[in-house]
Amino acid sequence: MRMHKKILAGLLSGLLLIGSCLPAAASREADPQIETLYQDALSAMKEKGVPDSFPDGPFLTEAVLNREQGAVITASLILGKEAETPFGDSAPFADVSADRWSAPYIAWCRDRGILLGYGDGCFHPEDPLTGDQFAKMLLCALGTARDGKYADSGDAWAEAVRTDAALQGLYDGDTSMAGSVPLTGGQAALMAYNALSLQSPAAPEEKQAKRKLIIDTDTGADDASALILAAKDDSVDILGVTTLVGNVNLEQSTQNALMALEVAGSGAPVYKGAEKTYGGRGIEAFSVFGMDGMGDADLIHPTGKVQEEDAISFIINTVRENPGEVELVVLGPATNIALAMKEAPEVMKQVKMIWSMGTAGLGPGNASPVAEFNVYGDAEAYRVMLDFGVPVTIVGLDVCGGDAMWTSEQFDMLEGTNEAGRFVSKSFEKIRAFYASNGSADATMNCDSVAMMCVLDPGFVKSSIRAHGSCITEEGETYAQVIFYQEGFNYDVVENDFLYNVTLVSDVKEGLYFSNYRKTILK
Ligand SMILES: [Ca+2]
Repeated sequence: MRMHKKILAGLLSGLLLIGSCLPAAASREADPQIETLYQDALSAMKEKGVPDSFPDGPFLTEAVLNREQGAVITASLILGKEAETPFGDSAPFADVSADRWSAPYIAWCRDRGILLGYGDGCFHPEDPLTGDQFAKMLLCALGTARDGKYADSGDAWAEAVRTDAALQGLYDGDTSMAGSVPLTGGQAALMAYNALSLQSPAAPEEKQAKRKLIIDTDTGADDASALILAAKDDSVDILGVTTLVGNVNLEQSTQNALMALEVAGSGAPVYKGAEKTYGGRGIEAFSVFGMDGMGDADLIHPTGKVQEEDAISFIINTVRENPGEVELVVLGPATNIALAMKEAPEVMKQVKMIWSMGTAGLGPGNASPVAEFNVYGDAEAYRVMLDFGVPVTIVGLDVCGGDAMWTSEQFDMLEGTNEAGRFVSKSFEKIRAFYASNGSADATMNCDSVAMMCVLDPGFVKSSIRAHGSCITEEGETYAQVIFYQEGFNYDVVENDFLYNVTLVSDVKEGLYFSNYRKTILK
């Protein structure tokens, strides 16, 4: 394990002598967004095997933690669910007896240099756990501490811990965790969650085969940011990217896709697709992301070239060559997918599953009061896709708003990450101005990346419902509305004899959206 590599030798006595002068936990204004973040992190911790209660009560987001609880969280985070206690049997410190409930965990941490205690041989298990102390435990446990640099009896160790923890994203979501303030359970869970995402992926022999994706996109800035997210994720193989008109015209959409992949360091091939709807009408290109769909920031200068094969043939041939394995991620109108289904239905039945950013979900639309832009772009195609028989998971507009929207501060953070982060941030400048002009100055939707995160991380989906999705294609006020008949719900009039063809994502872990996005593109 990586954490064994960097045992902190020579940590001087008195290192942790800051517990006695701790300020009381500051009472905080309840912030619903941060509370969601804490709850999601806490759930993730419990799934990982961290205990959901301590002898003095449950592990709650609002309670101030103490040092022994910090040691228990750290040890169980690393050991996971399979840990079998006891994993140490002696009294680790003068004030931690062998039969104390936390002794095995504390001993485990001590044996690995994760904590050394105080100069008097004590650990002070019931002192409040500070942000600095917990960050140090996590950095040492994960093996990402800088060698020897925390071995300081003054204050320098804490500064070094804060610098490393900030660089490694441990304070993501709540910067007040940095410092000598006592941590609440929510903060500790969040910091531990952030730390957990630093761990190396599984060793090669443990790795599962990569999932095979084809990403279909009408590439505007939100598509581009989703492409970058997927390209930076090692668990998937992007077999190809297929483009179509939608957010921008076909040529621009294709150039934007090429550029986004280049920025992400991906060599995935790009194939040009539909310029007209499934029925043959022209699709009107429309963008709130600027004329080029990418903020008009002169970002688009790809050196790569589009493939000669067209998108529809590529999709069909790739599915034929990988029966039952290909997942289609549809980030624009469903035209390319429906055309492939029409041309080669038997082959397309071999698609493993379809992911769609589309529909208004269970909320209002954006193209019309009931219809969402991608479906509105080609409702006939969307209908073909839904009715085809391959399972479709839909991420609708309703899960992309609220706390899933990105703030100015978050765009600034992206700006400061790397080339990909700056690219994404700049490409969103026009749409941010558009949101500001509509009264939403500090919150911007990025639906395609919400959808992509659902594809890449099943744990990001908080809840979903099974449904029959029915797309209205008749002209009129409800054109392109998608109606969801929920499985298991007894309608008063309508009979429940549907083919339940859709999994509709009904909630995501908004609180983790931005921080996970940022971490993935930092890879
Ligand atoms: Ca799109």
